[in-house]
Amino acid sequence: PQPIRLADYRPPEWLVDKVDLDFALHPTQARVTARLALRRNPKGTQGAPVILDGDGLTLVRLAIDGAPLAGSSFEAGPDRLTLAHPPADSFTLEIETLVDPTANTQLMGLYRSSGNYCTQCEPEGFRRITYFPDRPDVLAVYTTRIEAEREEAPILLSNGNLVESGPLPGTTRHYAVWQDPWPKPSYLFALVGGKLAKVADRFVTASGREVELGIYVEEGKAERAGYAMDALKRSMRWDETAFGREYDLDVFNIVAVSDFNMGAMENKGLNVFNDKYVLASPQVATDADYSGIEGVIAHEYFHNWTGNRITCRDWFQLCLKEGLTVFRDQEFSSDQRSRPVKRIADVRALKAAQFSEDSGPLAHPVRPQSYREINNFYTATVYEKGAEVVRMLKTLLGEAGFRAGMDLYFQRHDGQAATIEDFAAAFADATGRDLTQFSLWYEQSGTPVVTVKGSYDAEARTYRLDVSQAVPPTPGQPTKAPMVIPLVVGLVGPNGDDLPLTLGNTVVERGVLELTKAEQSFVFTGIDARPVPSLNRGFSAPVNVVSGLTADERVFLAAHDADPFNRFDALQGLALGLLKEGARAGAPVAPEALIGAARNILANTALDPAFKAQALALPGEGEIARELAADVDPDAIYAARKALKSALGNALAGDLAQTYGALVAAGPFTPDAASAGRRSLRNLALDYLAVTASAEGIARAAAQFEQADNMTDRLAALAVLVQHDVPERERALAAFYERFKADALVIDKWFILQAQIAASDTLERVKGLMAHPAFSLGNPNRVRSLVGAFAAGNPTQFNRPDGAGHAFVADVVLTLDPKNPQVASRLLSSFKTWRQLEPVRRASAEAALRRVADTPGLSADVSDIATRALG
Ligand code: DPP
Ligand code: ZN
Repeated sequence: PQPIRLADYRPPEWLVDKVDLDFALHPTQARVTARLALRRNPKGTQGAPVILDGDGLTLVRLAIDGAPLAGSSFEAGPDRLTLAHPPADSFTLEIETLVDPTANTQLMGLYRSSGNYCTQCEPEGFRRITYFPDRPDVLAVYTTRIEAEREEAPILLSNGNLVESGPLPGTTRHYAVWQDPWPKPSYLFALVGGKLAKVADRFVTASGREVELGIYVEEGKAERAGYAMDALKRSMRWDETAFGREYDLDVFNIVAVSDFNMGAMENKGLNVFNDKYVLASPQVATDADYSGIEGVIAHEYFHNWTGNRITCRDWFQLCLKEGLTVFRDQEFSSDQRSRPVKRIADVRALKAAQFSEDSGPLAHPVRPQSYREINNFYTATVYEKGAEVVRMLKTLLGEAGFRAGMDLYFQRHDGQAATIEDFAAAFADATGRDLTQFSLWYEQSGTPVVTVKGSYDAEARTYRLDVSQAVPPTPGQPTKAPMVIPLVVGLVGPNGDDLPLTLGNTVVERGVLELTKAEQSFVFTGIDARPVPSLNRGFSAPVNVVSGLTADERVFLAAHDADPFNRFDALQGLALGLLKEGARAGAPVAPEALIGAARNILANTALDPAFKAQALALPGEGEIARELAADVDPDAIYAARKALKSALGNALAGDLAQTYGALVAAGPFTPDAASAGRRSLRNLALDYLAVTASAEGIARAAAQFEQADNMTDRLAALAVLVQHDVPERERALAAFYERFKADALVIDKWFILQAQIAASDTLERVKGLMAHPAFSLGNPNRVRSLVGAFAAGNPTQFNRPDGAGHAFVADVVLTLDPKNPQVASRLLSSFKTWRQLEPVRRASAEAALRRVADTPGLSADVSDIATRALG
């Protein structure tokens, strides 16, 4: 298909003011009657026909203002409905379609999950339900009537408020009518019907509106929805205080389903969730699951204002709602937990997912200029880099300026489908600041490299930073312009305290240096001793900093930097230097400086255990590969990392054993951040202490595995055991399966751990597990846990030099594509870093990608990724 270009945007020719939907649910023949109040757009083209989108639809009947339409006056195919000569400039079009929810394996449109009916419409699923101008700038008010067998679907839900419900006399069926007063685009439509258990609560908004809250889960799982409900109420309160945003309906419902392509969906008043982000209990959920639930519940709730009340004009503007909403959920979690620890975790994730995307063939701007398949742009760049851009805006404008800009944005664009230009204009107008150059963050792809050189002049008592920036070439963008980069810095004096930051006579506010040119110099005055520069504090900009800091300077920052992020980063930088050396030369590493710095962090009683755990966790194999950039040998990286981990584990064995013993939980499991932090440090110690597979280390992990009273500790112990070729590995895996086999979300963890074993028989193991009764190619969570974890989380085995790992993933992509193109293309994106591999592995990755690309009949999703990855 031809690419769709942002530059070709035209307003819709026809608008829809009102939508009346009537669903008669049926497993294979659901009947959908849609009445659309169509009106010619005064801003459209004179005499334009009505062209409605469809996708695989079967038309039953068409009527205009109540009168059936003859076949000659329209053209209807599965993918399009055209009225070449509409009867008037406004009329009601009635469309009856039949859809088969059971056959819908794409999980887009109306489908069934565990027998329940549900929908997913973003971005283009509504057209699989009825013909419609399925684009986000057509906003309408929806009324939805649903009827179904009472036995099959006692619960009937849709967007907005419930206005009517009851039995259908003389039948076994019943019905419900939902009305959503807020105009919305079709992608926010949702419907749910089924047998579901409800957890109910209520919330009173700041201005006194009473909201009924409901979380619906599969029967028997209601007791696992408590944490999600708690997170929802905290989110609703937080949005009021942090952004002044109140909820706007009488009802807010969440439904958890077990078959879902994404994490969750922000449909107005009826969020639909992957159950992974709702269900939790200490026995089955880890601390990571709890924080994931908190973050995703918040994210979808926050979309009510950033996404729903203000939506996107077109899909090029996806970051307008996603980047902003990720920023909002990150801020929420920072306020609920530890801000520095949250920042460290977010930056680790950003580097792993986004920096790697940005440095490979799939790199694209935060706001892309064109796409072939929009589903492929729900990426780390749009989401996570999009959030970083909003964070930089806040850093540049300050707290008050940022809030003034947000307020103006809400005030101006409530009820509209907006653009990035609208967003930027709100901040520019609220603060008087020109954001033209800043907006390059939305247009230019690639991770900027900021190179910094410091020099001290004792006589003049000045410290000078010479800073240059460059954005590497990316697909379609060979040359770049300089960006606005807010680089937060500190100058750390010999005693560890920050020195004053004065440029000439001006105090540098909040330490923010604004880079705007390819090269700039900053001369700080009144500096009485040679400082160590602390650069990009809090990771203020999503850039790679080349600092030239010596190992001694990094050790100093690790011990003294007032910025916790940079204390973490100093240790990581030390480790990364050693790991790169080790991977390149295979040479023995000399980790004494790192060991000393790590020992000091571990012993520092003033530091939060969660922070220590982050600081002591070595950079991942993916980050090391990205740093090496070319001729990557994943086995060499693995070996170097293992060697360094062993060196640390051995040298710190006493301190780690002491930490492990001291952090025994005092009481029963609670998911709060402080308790989770203690568990994370204790489990890090467990891992280091077993790194050489010593009998003692393995026995400790095996004992914890058996005695743990919660999933976090049990899974952490299992993760340690599976890394080592010891008898305890298979024993523990078997015991875990027996214990949790009834629980699909827990078995996903069992799949993930096995898929990630760095051993030459893992591919055979994964192939074997695909035949396991607990596995299903039809369920996205299962596919991601087994095959996705292998492709994205096991660099040595996915990239086997014999090419068998690449070939296997390509095979799964091709088998899955006809069933679920979205999940298949996501899996294929695991090849996004293939070009950095050494020649043998690069050739096998290329061959696998070519084989996929050359397969006839591919979905647009998979063909787009294969083509761009090879391009
Ligand atoms: N449901 C996805 C999200 O919330 C897409 N909107 O990010
Ligand atoms: Zn979102």
